[in-house]
Amino acid sequence: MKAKILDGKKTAQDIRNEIKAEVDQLRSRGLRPPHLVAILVGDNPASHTYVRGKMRACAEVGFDSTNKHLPASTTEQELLGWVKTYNEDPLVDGILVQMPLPEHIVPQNITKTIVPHKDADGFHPLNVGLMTLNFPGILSATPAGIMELIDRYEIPTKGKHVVIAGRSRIVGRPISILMSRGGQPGEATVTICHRYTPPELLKQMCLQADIVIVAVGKPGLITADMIKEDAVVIDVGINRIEAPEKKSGYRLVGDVDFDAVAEKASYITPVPGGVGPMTVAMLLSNTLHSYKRSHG
Ligand code: BQF
Repeated sequence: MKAKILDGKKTAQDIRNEIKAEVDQLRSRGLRPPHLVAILVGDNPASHTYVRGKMRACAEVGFDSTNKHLPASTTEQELLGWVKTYNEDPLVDGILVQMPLPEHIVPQNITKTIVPHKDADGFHPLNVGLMTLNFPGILSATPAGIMELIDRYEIPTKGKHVVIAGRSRIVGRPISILMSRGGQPGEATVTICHRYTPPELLKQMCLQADIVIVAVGKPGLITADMIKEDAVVIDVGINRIEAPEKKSGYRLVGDVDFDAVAEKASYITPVPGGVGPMTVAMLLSNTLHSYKRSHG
Protein backbone atom coordinates (compact mmCIF):
# COMPACT_ATOMS: atom_id res chain seq x y z
CA MET A 1 0.00 0.00 0.00
CA LYS A 2 1.14 3.57 -0.60
CA ALA A 3 1.10 5.17 2.84
CA LYS A 4 -1.01 8.14 3.82
CA ILE A 5 0.91 10.95 5.46
CA LEU A 6 0.40 11.64 9.16
CA ASP A 7 0.62 15.38 8.65
CA GLY A 8 2.09 16.81 11.84
CA LYS A 9 2.53 20.23 10.30
CA LYS A 10 -1.18 20.54 9.54
CA THR A 11 -2.34 18.88 12.77
CA ALA A 12 -0.09 21.18 14.82
CA GLN A 13 -1.62 24.14 12.95
CA ASP A 14 -5.11 22.88 13.89
CA ILE A 15 -4.04 22.64 17.54
CA ARG A 16 -2.52 26.14 17.47
CA ASN A 17 -5.77 27.48 16.00
CA GLU A 18 -7.72 25.83 18.84
CA ILE A 19 -5.34 27.31 21.41
CA LYS A 20 -5.54 30.74 19.78
CA ALA A 21 -9.35 30.64 19.99
CA GLU A 22 -9.07 29.97 23.74
CA VAL A 23 -6.55 32.77 24.20
CA ASP A 24 -8.85 35.18 22.31
CA GLN A 25 -11.63 34.16 24.73
CA LEU A 26 -9.40 34.92 27.72
CA ARG A 27 -8.46 38.32 26.31
CA SER A 28 -12.10 39.21 25.63
CA ARG A 29 -12.76 38.52 29.31
CA GLY A 30 -9.98 40.98 30.22
CA LEU A 31 -7.53 38.30 31.39
CA ARG A 32 -3.83 38.25 30.58
CA PRO A 33 -2.65 35.62 28.07
CA PRO A 34 -0.55 32.57 29.11
CA HIS A 35 3.20 33.22 29.31
CA LEU A 36 5.95 30.73 28.37
CA VAL A 37 9.59 31.30 29.33
CA ALA A 38 12.36 29.53 27.39
CA ILE A 39 15.84 29.52 28.92
CA LEU A 40 18.64 28.87 26.46
CA VAL A 41 22.21 28.36 27.70
CA GLY A 42 25.04 28.71 25.19
CA ASP A 43 25.12 28.82 21.42
CA ASN A 44 24.13 25.45 20.00
CA PRO A 45 22.76 26.45 16.55
CA ALA A 46 20.02 23.76 16.58
CA SER A 47 18.89 24.93 20.03
CA HIS A 48 18.62 28.49 18.75
CA THR A 49 16.47 27.27 15.86
CA TYR A 50 14.20 25.29 18.20
CA VAL A 51 13.76 28.18 20.65
CA ARG A 52 13.04 30.61 17.80
CA GLY A 53 10.35 28.24 16.53
CA LYS A 54 8.80 27.98 19.99
CA MET A 55 8.76 31.77 20.40
CA ARG A 56 7.15 32.13 16.97
CA ALA A 57 4.50 29.57 17.96
CA CYS A 58 3.78 31.55 21.16
CA ALA A 59 3.31 34.74 19.16
CA GLU A 60 0.98 33.00 16.73
CA VAL A 61 -1.43 31.79 19.45
CA GLY A 62 -1.24 35.08 21.36
CA PHE A 63 0.89 33.88 24.29
CA ASP A 64 3.39 36.14 25.99
CA SER A 65 6.88 34.68 25.74
CA THR A 66 10.31 35.36 27.17
CA ASN A 67 13.50 34.12 25.56
CA LYS A 68 16.12 34.15 28.32
CA HIS A 69 19.51 33.66 26.69
CA LEU A 70 22.41 32.90 29.03
CA PRO A 71 26.10 32.53 28.12
CA ALA A 72 27.66 29.05 27.80
CA SER A 73 29.75 29.86 30.90
CA THR A 74 26.63 30.08 33.11
CA THR A 75 27.08 27.90 36.21
CA GLU A 76 24.52 25.36 37.39
CA GLN A 77 23.86 27.55 40.44
CA GLU A 78 23.20 30.62 38.25
CA LEU A 79 20.85 28.67 36.00
CA LEU A 80 19.01 27.27 39.04
CA GLY A 81 18.67 30.87 40.25
CA TRP A 82 16.89 31.85 37.03
CA VAL A 83 14.62 28.81 37.21
CA LYS A 84 13.65 29.73 40.78
CA THR A 85 12.97 33.33 39.74
CA TYR A 86 10.48 32.15 37.11
CA ASN A 87 9.05 29.50 39.45
CA GLU A 88 8.05 32.30 41.82
CA ASP A 89 6.84 34.74 39.17
CA PRO A 90 3.01 34.67 39.16
CA LEU A 91 3.03 36.07 35.59
CA VAL A 92 4.86 33.01 34.25
CA ASP A 93 2.83 29.87 33.46
CA GLY A 94 5.31 27.63 31.64
CA ILE A 95 9.09 27.25 31.89
CA LEU A 96 11.37 25.25 29.63
CA VAL A 97 15.13 24.92 29.68
CA GLN A 98 16.33 24.11 26.18
CA MET A 99 18.29 20.86 25.86
CA PRO A 100 21.09 19.98 25.42
CA LEU A 101 22.82 21.93 28.21
CA PRO A 102 26.58 22.59 28.37
CA GLU A 103 28.60 19.67 29.82
CA HIS A 104 29.17 21.27 33.23
CA ILE A 105 25.42 21.36 34.01
CA VAL A 106 23.55 18.19 35.06
CA PRO A 107 20.21 18.36 33.21
CA GLN A 108 18.28 16.38 35.89
CA ASN A 109 19.25 18.97 38.51
CA ILE A 110 17.55 21.63 36.41
CA THR A 111 14.53 19.51 35.44
CA LYS A 112 13.71 18.66 39.06
CA THR A 113 13.93 22.32 40.13
CA ILE A 114 11.21 23.59 37.78
CA VAL A 115 7.95 23.64 39.79
CA PRO A 116 5.97 20.68 38.41
CA HIS A 117 2.90 22.77 37.51
CA LYS A 118 5.03 25.07 35.28
CA ASP A 119 6.94 22.20 33.64
CA ALA A 120 6.10 22.95 29.97
CA ASP A 121 8.22 20.04 28.64
CA GLY A 122 6.73 17.54 31.10
CA PHE A 123 10.19 16.24 32.13
CA HIS A 124 9.85 16.70 35.92
CA PRO A 125 10.05 13.36 37.78
CA LEU A 126 6.71 14.10 39.49
CA ASN A 127 4.99 14.55 36.12
CA VAL A 128 6.66 11.40 34.77
CA GLY A 129 5.43 9.52 37.86
CA LEU A 130 1.88 10.83 37.53
CA MET A 131 1.90 9.90 33.84
CA THR A 132 3.12 6.39 34.66
CA LEU A 133 0.35 5.87 37.23
CA ASN A 134 -2.33 7.29 34.90
CA PHE A 135 -3.04 10.32 37.09
CA PRO A 136 -3.76 13.73 35.55
CA GLY A 137 -0.62 15.82 35.09
CA ILE A 138 1.57 17.35 32.44
CA LEU A 139 2.66 14.92 29.70
CA SER A 140 6.07 14.98 28.03
CA ALA A 141 5.58 17.09 24.93
CA THR A 142 6.86 14.69 22.25
CA PRO A 143 5.01 11.58 23.52
CA ALA A 144 1.88 13.70 23.99
CA GLY A 145 2.26 14.95 20.41
CA ILE A 146 2.55 11.39 19.08
CA MET A 147 -0.56 10.30 21.03
CA GLU A 148 -2.47 13.33 19.75
CA LEU A 149 -1.48 12.58 16.15
CA ILE A 150 -2.56 8.93 16.50
CA ASP A 151 -5.81 10.05 18.14
CA ARG A 152 -6.71 12.68 15.53
CA TYR A 153 -6.07 10.26 12.66
CA GLU A 154 -8.19 7.67 14.51
CA ILE A 155 -5.47 5.03 14.30
CA PRO A 156 -6.55 2.01 16.35
CA THR A 157 -4.14 1.07 19.16
CA LYS A 158 -6.25 -1.20 21.38
CA GLY A 159 -4.78 -4.70 21.32
CA LYS A 160 -2.19 -3.68 18.72
CA HIS A 161 1.52 -4.40 18.94
CA VAL A 162 3.59 -1.23 19.24
CA VAL A 163 7.34 -1.61 18.77
CA ILE A 164 9.48 1.28 19.97
CA ALA A 165 13.10 1.74 18.96
CA GLY A 166 14.92 3.89 21.53
CA ARG A 167 14.43 4.13 25.29
CA SER A 168 15.27 7.78 26.01
CA ARG A 169 13.78 9.51 29.05
CA ILE A 170 12.12 12.04 26.79
CA VAL A 171 10.59 9.90 24.04
CA GLY A 172 10.99 6.11 24.00
CA ARG A 173 10.36 5.40 27.69
CA PRO A 174 7.33 7.67 28.19
CA ILE A 175 5.66 6.69 24.89
CA SER A 176 5.99 3.02 25.93
CA ILE A 177 4.12 3.84 29.13
CA LEU A 178 1.41 5.94 27.44
CA MET A 179 0.75 3.18 24.93
CA SER A 180 0.29 0.47 27.55
CA ARG A 181 -0.92 2.18 30.77
CA GLY A 182 -4.63 1.58 30.10
CA GLY A 183 -7.37 3.94 28.99
CA GLN A 184 -7.74 5.29 25.46
CA PRO A 185 -5.39 5.15 23.54
CA GLY A 186 -3.27 3.09 25.93
CA GLU A 187 -4.30 -0.53 25.44
CA ALA A 188 -1.45 -1.69 23.23
CA THR A 189 1.11 -4.45 23.71
CA VAL A 190 4.50 -2.76 23.77
CA THR A 191 8.01 -3.90 22.93
CA ILE A 192 10.97 -1.61 23.56
CA CYS A 193 14.17 -2.09 21.56
CA HIS A 194 17.35 -0.20 22.41
CA ARG A 195 21.11 -0.02 21.86
CA TYR A 196 21.63 -3.59 23.11
CA THR A 197 18.89 -5.11 20.97
CA PRO A 198 20.74 -7.10 18.28
CA PRO A 199 19.92 -5.77 14.77
CA GLU A 200 18.38 -9.10 13.76
CA LEU A 201 16.04 -9.01 16.79
CA LEU A 202 15.10 -5.39 16.06
CA LYS A 203 14.12 -6.49 12.56
CA GLN A 204 12.07 -9.43 13.85
CA MET A 205 10.26 -7.22 16.35
CA CYS A 206 9.52 -4.50 13.79
CA LEU A 207 8.17 -7.11 11.36
CA GLN A 208 5.60 -8.08 14.01
CA ALA A 209 4.58 -4.50 14.76
CA ASP A 210 1.28 -2.86 13.87
CA ILE A 211 2.83 0.47 14.89
CA VAL A 212 6.57 1.23 14.82
CA ILE A 213 7.83 4.29 16.70
CA VAL A 214 11.47 5.16 16.05
CA ALA A 215 13.43 7.60 18.22
CA VAL A 216 17.09 6.66 17.89
CA GLY A 217 18.88 9.31 15.85
CA LYS A 218 20.33 7.12 13.08
CA PRO A 219 19.36 7.95 9.49
CA GLY A 220 18.28 4.87 7.55
CA LEU A 221 17.93 2.65 10.66
CA ILE A 222 14.49 1.40 9.63
CA THR A 223 14.31 -0.02 6.12
CA ALA A 224 11.36 -1.39 4.14
CA ASP A 225 12.34 -5.05 4.75
CA MET A 226 11.73 -4.44 8.49
CA ILE A 227 8.14 -3.23 8.08
CA LYS A 228 4.98 -5.32 7.88
CA GLU A 229 2.55 -4.49 5.07
CA ASP A 230 0.08 -1.78 6.26
CA ALA A 231 1.94 -0.97 9.49
CA VAL A 232 1.88 2.58 10.91
CA VAL A 233 5.36 4.16 11.08
CA ILE A 234 6.15 7.11 13.35
CA ASP A 235 9.58 8.65 12.87
CA VAL A 236 10.81 10.80 15.76
CA GLY A 237 14.38 11.02 14.47
CA ILE A 238 15.71 14.43 13.45
CA ASN A 239 19.10 14.18 11.76
CA ARG A 240 20.93 16.95 9.97
CA ILE A 241 22.68 15.65 6.89
CA GLU A 242 24.89 17.65 4.55
CA ALA A 243 23.15 19.06 1.51
CA PRO A 244 25.37 21.52 -0.38
CA GLU A 245 22.48 22.48 -2.68
CA LYS A 246 20.57 23.91 0.32
CA LYS A 247 21.04 27.49 1.50
CA SER A 248 21.53 26.24 5.08
CA GLY A 249 23.99 23.56 3.89
CA TYR A 250 21.94 20.73 5.43
CA ARG A 251 18.60 19.00 5.30
CA LEU A 252 16.62 17.09 7.92
CA VAL A 253 15.94 13.37 7.69
CA GLY A 254 14.43 10.95 10.17
CA ASP A 255 15.53 7.45 11.18
CA VAL A 256 13.29 5.78 8.59
CA ASP A 257 14.09 5.14 4.93
CA PHE A 258 11.00 7.18 4.05
CA ASP A 259 10.49 6.55 0.32
CA ALA A 260 10.79 2.76 0.47
CA VAL A 261 8.89 2.37 3.76
CA ALA A 262 6.05 4.60 2.45
CA GLU A 263 5.45 1.98 -0.27
CA LYS A 264 4.57 -0.58 2.40
CA ALA A 265 3.13 1.26 5.39
CA SER A 266 -0.50 2.40 5.75
CA TYR A 267 0.49 5.65 7.50
CA ILE A 268 3.85 7.35 7.94
CA THR A 269 5.11 10.60 9.49
CA PRO A 270 7.43 12.71 7.34
CA VAL A 271 10.57 14.50 8.56
CA PRO A 272 10.34 17.43 8.66
CA GLY A 273 6.66 18.10 9.25
CA GLY A 274 5.74 15.03 11.32
CA VAL A 275 6.31 14.67 15.05
CA GLY A 276 8.46 17.84 15.41
CA PRO A 277 5.69 20.41 14.96
CA MET A 278 3.43 18.33 17.25
CA THR A 279 6.03 18.60 20.04
CA VAL A 280 5.93 22.38 19.83
CA ALA A 281 2.11 22.43 19.75
CA MET A 282 1.97 20.29 22.92
CA LEU A 283 4.37 22.68 24.64
CA LEU A 284 1.78 25.40 24.08
CA SER A 285 -1.02 23.09 25.21
CA ASN A 286 0.89 22.26 28.42
CA THR A 287 1.40 25.97 29.10
CA LEU A 288 -2.30 26.71 28.54
CA HIS A 289 -3.20 23.94 31.01
CA SER A 290 -0.80 25.39 33.60
CA TYR A 291 -2.39 28.80 33.10
CA LYS A 292 -5.91 27.43 33.53
CA ARG A 293 -4.86 25.54 36.65
CA SER A 294 -3.61 28.73 38.32
CA HIS A 295 -6.65 30.76 37.15
CA GLY A 296 -9.27 28.37 38.50
C1 BQF B 1 9.65 19.83 11.81
C2 BQF B 1 14.77 18.40 19.71
C3 BQF B 1 16.47 16.71 19.62
C4 BQF B 1 17.18 17.34 20.64
C5 BQF B 1 16.69 18.50 21.21
C6 BQF B 1 9.36 21.22 13.85
C7 BQF B 1 10.82 20.99 15.74
C8 BQF B 1 11.53 20.05 15.05
C9 BQF B 1 11.16 19.66 13.77
C10 BQF B 1 11.20 21.41 17.11
C11 BQF B 1 13.54 19.01 19.25
C12 BQF B 1 12.76 18.43 18.13
C13 BQF B 1 13.10 20.19 19.85
C14 BQF B 1 10.08 20.27 13.16
C15 BQF B 1 11.86 20.90 19.42
C16 BQF B 1 11.38 19.04 17.95
O1 BQF B 1 9.07 20.62 11.07
O2 BQF B 1 9.85 18.65 11.50
C17 BQF B 1 9.71 21.59 15.13
O3 BQF B 1 11.30 22.59 17.36
N1 BQF B 1 11.45 20.48 18.11
C18 BQF B 1 13.89 20.74 20.91
O4 BQF B 1 13.54 21.77 21.46
O5 BQF B 1 15.00 20.14 21.30
C19 BQF B 1 15.49 19.02 20.75
C20 BQF B 1 15.28 17.23 19.16
